[in-house]
Amino acid sequence: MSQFKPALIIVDLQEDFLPPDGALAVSEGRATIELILGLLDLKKYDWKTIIATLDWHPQDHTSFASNHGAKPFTTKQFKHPLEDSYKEQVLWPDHCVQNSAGSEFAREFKPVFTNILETQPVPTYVVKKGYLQDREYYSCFQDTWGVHHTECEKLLKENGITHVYTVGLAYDYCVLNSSLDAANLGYTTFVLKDCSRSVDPSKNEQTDSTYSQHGVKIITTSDPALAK
Ligand code: VGL
Ligand code: ZN
Repeated sequence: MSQFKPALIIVDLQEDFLPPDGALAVSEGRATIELILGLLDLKKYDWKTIIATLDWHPQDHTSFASNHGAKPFTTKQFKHPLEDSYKEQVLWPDHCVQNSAGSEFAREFKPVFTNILETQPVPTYVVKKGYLQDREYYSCFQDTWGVHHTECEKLLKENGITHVYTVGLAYDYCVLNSSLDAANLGYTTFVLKDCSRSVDPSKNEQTDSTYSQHGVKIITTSDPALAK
């Protein structure tokens, strides 16, 4: 018997990633919120699990340019947390500092999601990432080195999930890496492109092909297969 048990993963829908005031505002990011709220209509969609992720950094996080006396959006060689290897990664403005206003869920999303989280009409969770000081996280499953794993995979397994649908911010960083990992873990994975925006939309063609090369299907909320 073929099974269809879809999970919705809402990635980093936080004030710091949103215009007009977010520290790392993704242009047009706010346009995703109404569509994402539409996906939370549980009469219309049959999610078996809903996960909302939070980028959740300590103030001294290694991804902040300010902690290296560097300019945001430049790059730096980051050291593997255990081994003596390095890779180049982007330095960001301070963002999503734990418990700061910018780390909060998008203000339009927060009351709706909090109600679902509290009443649990379907298993619903918050997954935090980025809280270990010495390493970057883009995926909601693991750090960029694949060393530390969040509870995300366990939650999908516990709930018997077969299909993963990703939305949120940013299309070219955390939504991308979360989607790639979901596909790698064997989930049939879709990104809802109209529910996401890029830090650098000029590279969207390249970003799209990265999704495709890893087997993630790019769809939109008007895909008829989505609704019950
Ligand atoms: C993100 C850059 C730094 C994201 C998080 O959510 O896409 N991007 N931290
Ligand atoms: Zn971050």
